[in-house]
Amino acid sequence: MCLYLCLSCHSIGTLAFSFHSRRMRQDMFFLLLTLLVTPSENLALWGKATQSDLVDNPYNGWSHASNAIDGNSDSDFYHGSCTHTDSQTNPWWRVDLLDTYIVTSVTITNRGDCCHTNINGAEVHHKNVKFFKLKYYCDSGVISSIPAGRSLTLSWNKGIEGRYVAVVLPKTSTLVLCEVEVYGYLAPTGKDK
Ligand SMILES: [Ca+2]
Repeated sequence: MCLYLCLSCHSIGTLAFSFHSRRMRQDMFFLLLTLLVTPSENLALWGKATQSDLVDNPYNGWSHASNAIDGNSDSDFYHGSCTHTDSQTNPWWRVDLLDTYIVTSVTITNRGDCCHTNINGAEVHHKNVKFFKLKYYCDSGVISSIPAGRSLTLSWNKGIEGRYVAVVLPKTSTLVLCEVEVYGYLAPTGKDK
């Protein structure tokens, strides 16, 4: 009897252990699957945006720098989700990601209702310093053009380290951005580099 009970206990324990292990393996499998299939987080959504200038009335209420990181890619300026500077020399827009990241791609959505060629020639910069000088970057990507209302993604296989991502237009024009998405991962610290 005792032997029977002991064997039963052992069997139950073995079964419980097997179930526990199988459950752990399933959990690990789904965790890995989630990591593999879940798209990277848009880092810009948690950032702080600013721009060189805010267009004058009557449109300035719709044109704030934060409109490019509001998670809304609506490309009709009059729907209130795009940025807009005045026409000026070298207008720029910048997002502070609030930490240093290895940026692997940036997606920019262009204005769709008007003036979509204004963005032609815009440069995308990454830097760890807040203030920058035009042409002092060696890691920029250049936007030749983006069709009206469409998005363009610039990618860097190895990633580029930076806390700030800026879009600079090296000409005299308005700069209008309907959405800027930034993807990447947290840069290694000095301890784990
Ligand atoms: Ca937007």
